[in-house]
Amino acid sequence: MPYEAPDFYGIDELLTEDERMIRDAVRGWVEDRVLPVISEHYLNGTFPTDLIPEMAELGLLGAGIDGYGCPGLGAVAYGLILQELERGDSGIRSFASVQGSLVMWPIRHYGSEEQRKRWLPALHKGEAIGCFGLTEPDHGSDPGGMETRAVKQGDRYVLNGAKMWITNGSMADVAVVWAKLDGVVRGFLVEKGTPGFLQRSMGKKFSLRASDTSELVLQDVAVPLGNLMPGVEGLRGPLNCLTQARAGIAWGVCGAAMACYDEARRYALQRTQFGKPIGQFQIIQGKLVEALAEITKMQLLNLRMGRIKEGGKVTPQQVSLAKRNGCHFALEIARTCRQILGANGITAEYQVMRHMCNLESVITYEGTHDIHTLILGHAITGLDAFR
Ligand code: TGC
Ligand code: FAD
Repeated sequence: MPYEAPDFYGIDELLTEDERMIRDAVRGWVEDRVLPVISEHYLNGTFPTDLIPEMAELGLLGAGIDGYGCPGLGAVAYGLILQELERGDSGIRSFASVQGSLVMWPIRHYGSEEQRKRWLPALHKGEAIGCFGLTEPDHGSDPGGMETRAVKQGDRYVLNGAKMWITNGSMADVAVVWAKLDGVVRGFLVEKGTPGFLQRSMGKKFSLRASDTSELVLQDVAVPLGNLMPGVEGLRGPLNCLTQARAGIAWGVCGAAMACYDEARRYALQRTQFGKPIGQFQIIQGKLVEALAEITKMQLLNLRMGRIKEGGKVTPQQVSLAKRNGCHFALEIARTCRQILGANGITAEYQVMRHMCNLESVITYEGTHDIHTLILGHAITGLDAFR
């Protein structure tokens, strides 16, 4: 049976023809190329690197970036791409999010002309891979406390420090590394192979197994002065990138929830207990209805957020609300749908448990659920409860 994407409120009608076309193309690619291989990659803890050229060919890397050979799609079209990618696996969406929103976006907006010309076309074509190094072993929710330092020495900046939990970290040809220069947060481009720069994959994960999560160690790493991104100073630099990526996550987790719902609904129709399809029991119907209701709300929220973003007016707090809400309910839906599948739900024959485990990371990265609660609490009361 082909995938039946839930669209209870006819949201398709609110999309442009181009948006639907892009969404359907990615949906088909995920069906044909991601779903047949992703379970095996997940079990093996590997990222399907052979899919990178195909993602590039489809124009999915940095699809929202304008200029430098990139398509400059609107926020809704870009969001729909991420929704479909995460229907496949959060690791595939993470790869695209980091490349597009956390590497290409800062290079496009804060980079020098030379940096843009050097990296953006290559990153878009998948010829180069990027990562974003903000989190440190001792500074996750509080990136302002970062200890990584850059010091100017003649015609070089010398960086020292460590970054942890970095998506695409060991695969990356270029790392956007945030470090303090004279006490102020600045962004540097550090290339693979630079002496003193170690990119080490982190193992033993139960979540996001089909994704490269790595640590970056910087020991007297000397980069040319031209590797500093000149366009921004302070913590708002990385936080602005996070606003881009968090918006994409809100769309992505909706895709994961849609995948779980679709799988659980069809399972409930074919699985018989007590002489009836389990979908005929009220409790199972209740679970499916809750899932559909939350998916529908997510879809409407994302669409509205996307349209406001396209008008250039979205606030970081509006994005926080969508990221927080989406992750929370996607995880709830994945857990509920896994239960609907009974014992089968814990196997790699089905998607639900893989999505459920992935979503534990997604609700944690790019600001935990509670950090987004505090961001919103601050917005509505004016009172900072972080400290
Ligand atoms: P605070 O004093 O509030 O702000 C410092 C400066 O930043 C500005 N700002 C923002 N700018 C843009 N977007 C936002 N969302 C912003 N939030 C704050 C603020 O106006 C100020 O600017 P200026 O010019 O006045 O200096 O900073 P704080 O130290 O109190 O921290 C605030 C807090 C806790 C909200 C923030 O640090 C935070 O969001 N923490 C969570 C950390 C996080 O999300 N890390 C993500 C790491 S990357 C990642 O997880 C990638 S996973 C990718 C994948 O695989 O998909
Ligand atoms: P902590 O900050 O130590 O938080 C621990 C707990 O304390 C959380 O529940 C948190 O909500 C709570 N807490 C913290 N402060 C407060 C407070 N003030 N009030 C109430 N509760 C609080 N980072 C990158 O830079 N780049 C990446 O590409 C990247 N990819 C990632 C991929 C994966 C798979 C994962 C799991 C993480 C990734 N991260 C990345 C890191 C991620 O952003 C951090 O894990 C996240 O920001 C939380 O930081 P922490 O893990 O250090 O938790």
